[in-house]
Amino acid sequence: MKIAIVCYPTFGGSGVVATELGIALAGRGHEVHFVTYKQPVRLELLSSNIHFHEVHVPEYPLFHYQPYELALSSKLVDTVKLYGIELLHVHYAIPHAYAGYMAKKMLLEEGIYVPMITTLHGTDITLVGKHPYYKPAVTFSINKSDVVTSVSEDLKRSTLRIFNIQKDIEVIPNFIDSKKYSQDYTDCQRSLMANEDERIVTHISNFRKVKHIPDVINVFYKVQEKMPAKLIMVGEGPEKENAEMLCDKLGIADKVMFLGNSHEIDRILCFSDLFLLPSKSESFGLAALEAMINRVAVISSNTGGIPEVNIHGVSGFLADVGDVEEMAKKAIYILEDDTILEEFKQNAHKVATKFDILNILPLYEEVYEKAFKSRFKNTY
Ligand code: GMT
Repeated sequence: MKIAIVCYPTFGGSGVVATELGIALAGRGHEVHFVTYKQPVRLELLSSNIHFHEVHVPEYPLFHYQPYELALSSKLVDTVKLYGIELLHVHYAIPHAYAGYMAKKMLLEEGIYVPMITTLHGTDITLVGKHPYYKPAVTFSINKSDVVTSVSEDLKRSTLRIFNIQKDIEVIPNFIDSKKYSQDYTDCQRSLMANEDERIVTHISNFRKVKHIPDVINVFYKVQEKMPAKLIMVGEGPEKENAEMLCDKLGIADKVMFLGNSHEIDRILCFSDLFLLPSKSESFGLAALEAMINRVAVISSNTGGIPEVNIHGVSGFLADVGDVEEMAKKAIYILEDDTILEEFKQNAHKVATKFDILNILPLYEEVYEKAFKSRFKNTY
């Protein structure tokens, strides 16, 4: 099938999922066309069946806000016509589902019907999408999608609670390619990061408020009081500077490394012992899943879709949002004992393999098939 994928090309989870999905679909023989404003960060190789089409938004001084949706929908129309695209898969409702629907309508005017799948990722619903300024447009574009998928059961429930949705929402969880993580990968170079006797705690995110970064640091503060430890902070975002200041204030700056955005997530996770994800809201927690497949135990909040990924007492522990005491207690419990740590690490890996792409990709192919067939009855 010829599929156009629209996503954010950044380090954010929705862009990562969309990119990995596109790469995997190409591996199965589909022709995949990414349509976005920059080459997606995880898309390192273009090939005969992976294409990238850049959306340009020419600056015009009259516009206080440059019209990205307009440029995207026009680009989609052109791409569909030029490459014979058979299906649009848009990741993150805002503004992609809206632009996708406009492209669909324009194409229909020319007698071309292209079904649209919308995948809801989290903040497009729970944070940004529900704002009264966006809500009517988000509701409309979800209802006008041919198939709607959400990355967790919890996100589906939130969507149905927040919006007036008339469509079925299919839950297709996020995934990882477990083949990429070989059992006997030994070249971790752990010694570059920490001494032999130190535990390594890691956090990866876009450092937005929703990630509760101070909780990461406060949990780590309590951990390092009990044992030698290092904290590795990966990512960039608005809360990073405050985080650096907090480490300084607590006198732990020498134990915390801020690495910025990294293309070497797997390498960092490879030598990590524990991953912290104390988010205020999280529809799935892809970062936790990536940690788990790398045999890293997880301490997280119990919000949103995280309990569907991090299994309490198995791959790690969950605690109420903001309960730093409990998170630290459980982190110390896991890290204090070599045998317990090893058990949690192995369990984390085992739980993560359930989300292997081999199990998840066919679910997407099924909804593509369903949407493709809908072209015979659906012409709105
Ligand atoms: O976590 C973020 O802020 C980035 C955001 C995104 O859209 O890129 O992540 C969301 O989608 C990911 C992929 O489906 C999920 O794993 C994250 O849990 C979700 N983030 C939130 O719900 C806060």
